[in-house]
Amino acid sequence: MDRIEFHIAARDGRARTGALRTPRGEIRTPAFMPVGTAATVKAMLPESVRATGADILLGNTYHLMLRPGAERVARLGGLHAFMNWDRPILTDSGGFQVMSLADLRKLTEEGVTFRSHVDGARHFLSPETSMEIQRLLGSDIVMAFDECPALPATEETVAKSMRLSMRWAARSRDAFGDRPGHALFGIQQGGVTRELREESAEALTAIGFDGYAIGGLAVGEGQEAMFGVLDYAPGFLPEDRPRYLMGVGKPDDIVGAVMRGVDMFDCVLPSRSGRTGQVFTRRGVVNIKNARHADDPRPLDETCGCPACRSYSRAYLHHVFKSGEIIASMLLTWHNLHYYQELMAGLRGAIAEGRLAAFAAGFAAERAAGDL
Ligand code: PRF
Ligand code: ZN
Repeated sequence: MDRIEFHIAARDGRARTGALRTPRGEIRTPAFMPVGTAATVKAMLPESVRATGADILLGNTYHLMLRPGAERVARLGGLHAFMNWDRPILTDSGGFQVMSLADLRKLTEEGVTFRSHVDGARHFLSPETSMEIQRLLGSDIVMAFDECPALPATEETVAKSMRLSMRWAARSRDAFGDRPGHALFGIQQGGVTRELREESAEALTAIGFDGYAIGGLAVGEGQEAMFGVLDYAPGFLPEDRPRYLMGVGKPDDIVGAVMRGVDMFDCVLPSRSGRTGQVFTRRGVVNIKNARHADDPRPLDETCGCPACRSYSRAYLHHVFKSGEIIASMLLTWHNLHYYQELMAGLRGAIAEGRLAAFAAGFAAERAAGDL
């Protein structure tokens, strides 16, 4: 099979469940993609990430082009072989990361010139160079090269930026060409303005992509404004293609976005929070640093099947975290990723059985009850 197919098995309201089929395996949707920025999901072995239930990882053009370099990764057999993950990988295209991480950025119609945050070296990214880097990495799902202004921004700034991203989307499509077994996703922009979101979706649909991302959200507008956009933005995108909400989010962001028709997500939150002692549970966020855990023999969550919950007490996790032990990052990251994947499995099951509204109500009620 060398075409990436999206199969919708069931719908519940605007939500859908199904699978993206790739030569490297199936991606069950709604899907959560753990972030493996530097060719590793920090503190996790790839087989452990898989054991949490992940079907796909996210990698970053920006980080990998700077270190260790895309040509080097290609010489070493591609990103899958390099990092020992043989399932699908989606790579972000770099524009968004350049804008948030690089120094001395210069944006033109052609692309972005910037200095590396690692060693200060000068680099250039454009639709064409981003497609080439993502090809060298061996990415299964390639993202179009885009630009995303931080919110709040004036409508004029957002419109200009969106139109540039749409010209870059067309150049990304041309540079990507026809690569059987690999998908190219376009990225909708347009901030919180309905007309701009619609214009962006029309431009992308006219170009034609294998999937469509909703970019430019979760950049400071808040959940209410984000949901406001998600009330209409997914509806402008082709119904039969996967929709990916980039860089989102907290568990309740994901539940709300799935109910509004989103199929894919990525976020550093579960992995980063694992390293800062923030733990996601069905009763909300628990801070393992808190002294109340120091003598607590209970697991983080007695209903969780992850290694941290099966074999360790809150007291132990509190101790190793406070001591700066590496195992704290390992166990808490594992638990958080497991929690996110269980949430996605719960959403998929609920959509398949037509009980998503009840699932979402139960999800909210358990969190409102607070930690045990
Ligand atoms: N564009 C790209 N990557 C992204 C975003 C975007 O708008 C966001 C916004 N939440 C996260 N990651 N290319
Ligand atoms: Zn757990």
